[in-house]
Order: sequence, then structure tokens, then C-alpha cells
Amino acid sequence: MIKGTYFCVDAHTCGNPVRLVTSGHPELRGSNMSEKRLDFIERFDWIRQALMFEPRGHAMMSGAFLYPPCSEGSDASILFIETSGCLPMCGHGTIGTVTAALEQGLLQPKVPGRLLLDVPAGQVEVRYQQQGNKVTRVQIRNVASYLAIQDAEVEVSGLGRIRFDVAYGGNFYAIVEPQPNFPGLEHWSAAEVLRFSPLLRAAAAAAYDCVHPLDPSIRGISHVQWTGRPKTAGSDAANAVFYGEGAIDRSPCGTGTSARMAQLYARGKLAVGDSFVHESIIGSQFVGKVEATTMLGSTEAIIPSIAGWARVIGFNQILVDDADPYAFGFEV
Ligand code: PYC
Repeated sequence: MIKGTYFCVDAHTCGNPVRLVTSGHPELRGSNMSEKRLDFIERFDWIRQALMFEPRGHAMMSGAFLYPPCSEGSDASILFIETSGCLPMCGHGTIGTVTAALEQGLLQPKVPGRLLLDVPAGQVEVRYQQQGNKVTRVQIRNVASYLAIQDAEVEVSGLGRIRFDVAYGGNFYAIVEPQPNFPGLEHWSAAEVLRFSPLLRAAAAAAYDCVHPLDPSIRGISHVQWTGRPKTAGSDAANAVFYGEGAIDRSPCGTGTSARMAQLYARGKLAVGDSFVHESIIGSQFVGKVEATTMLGSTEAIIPSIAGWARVIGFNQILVDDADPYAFGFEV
């Protein structure tokens, strides 16, 4: 029996996929996107699994549903879906969703050039530029981001002792800088990122807990960010973000870049007003900026912005038929 038919606009943001699902939205319970995210996870996670995992998706697949606004003044809400779950916030996902939705006439901004979007982690402000019907640049003023744990350490089999910080930029990141047992990303292959990230994440999650000060549903180190010297002109730093069970973000990672700026700010290496150009594993760039500081409860945080671009690459009609043994995907 066909469980669902999903029309999708497929795009990529600086190389990483964004599948904007434009039909088949389940009705979600809750008064904000944090509550709706939890309801989706409880009752409709099969939709995410079907649309993200192989054979309809792949390890890096990432996507979104647009919903009506939850808070007054907002233009719309976003629910993020990904191989790793339903993220509280996704930067590359927002850039791709906004680009695809505006180009396809699925979003009508109250103020041209600006959108207020409700996401599970809070509210983000988006400014975008267009040339004709094409969206050429999207900048997100992201949720408050902060350094959660400084100088954490775990033993990683095959590497030895690894020191890292944990920072929040919409998700919690273990951020690893070059050190005796990690020579820097420029000396590593993608295979090494894929081999050591799950080991570091598991050890870090067992040793350290982190909970968002205002939303306890956002909890735990979900992503690992390895850092190093950039290769592309104009970049300040490079990173590779590992997520899910076997994905390296092809974009510079919006929430990862926000977390990195929060870490660098807290360590005195960035100040308010500074920009930070971050490069991905394929050399694509996001332009970040420390816009302001704020308090998250009693925690000092920054308001970061990140800017990048996305392209629409196709239109997809995906069937989920439960007679198919792989209707809900698989991972290798
Ligand atoms: O851009 O925030 C991001 C992101 C999270 C996971 C993959 N990309």
C-alpha cells in the first residue's frame, strides 16, 4: 500500500543536499516548533527515514518541511529532517529551504528581502538577495550560540587522548583543534574523519552531558567538528563536520560555524563585529559574523550570522510503498 507521495524540490547549499518536501506534511501537535519537532519524532519519524536514507536518499541527505508560522510576526516555520534525526536548527538547510521556497513561490515574505522563521531552536531572521527570480545570497541571524564546555578530554581508540571544546550553535558540537594526536584537518583524509568521528562522539557523549539552558529537549553532543588550515583564498579557517552515522557536511555547516564563532569569541579570538569566513571539506565558503552578544539565562552567548548560497537542482516525486522492504530506508 502506498503510505505517502512526497513532492520535493531538491537543492544543495554550497554542496550539501537540501530536500524541501512540498507535500504530505503531517499535522503536528504543539504550540511552537520545539513541541512540533518532538511530536514529529514520536509519530512520523518514518517519513524522515523514508525520505532521507538510501535508497531514496543517502548518508548526507538533509531536508525540510515548511509549516505556517508559530509566533506572531513570523513568516513561516521550518521542520528539519536529516539522516541524523530532526535537528533543532540547520544553517545549510535554512539557506537551501529559503532559496528553493522563494524561487518556487512557496513563501511570501511580509517584508521583501527579509523573513522571520520559527525553527525548533527558536526564531531566526533571514535576509536574502535576488537577481530576477534567482536567490543569490541568504544570510541568517542565527539563534544565540555559546561555548558550553572548555578543554574537555577523551580517549579515542587509534588516536589516543583528544582535547576538545563543546559549543552550541543550534546543535551541540565537539570542536577539535590541531594538537599532538590530531595534526589538523589539512593532514587528514575524509576516511580518517569518518573513522574517528563516531568514536570521539561516543566517548564525548558518555563523558559529558550538555543541555540547552532554555529548552531541555535540545541535549547532547550530536556533531563533531574537526578544524584546520584553509585551502581556498579568503577563508579564515577550514572545518569538516561529521553527522549521522557516515556523513561529512559538504557545506561549511551553518550551526557548526555559529558554534565555532561562539567558541572563538569565548576564547578571546573573535570580537563583536568580526567576520569569519569558514571553508568546507570541498572548499565552499560561508561568511560568518559575530553580530552581538546576549544572555541565555545566566550563560553569555553571541548572536552569530552566517551567509551562503544554494541552487535548485531538480524536482522529485517520491513514493513510499510499504510493500517495498526498503520503504523506510537502510544504512550500510
Ligand atoms: O548547516 O547547520 C548546518 C548543518 C547541520 C548538519 C549539517 N549541516
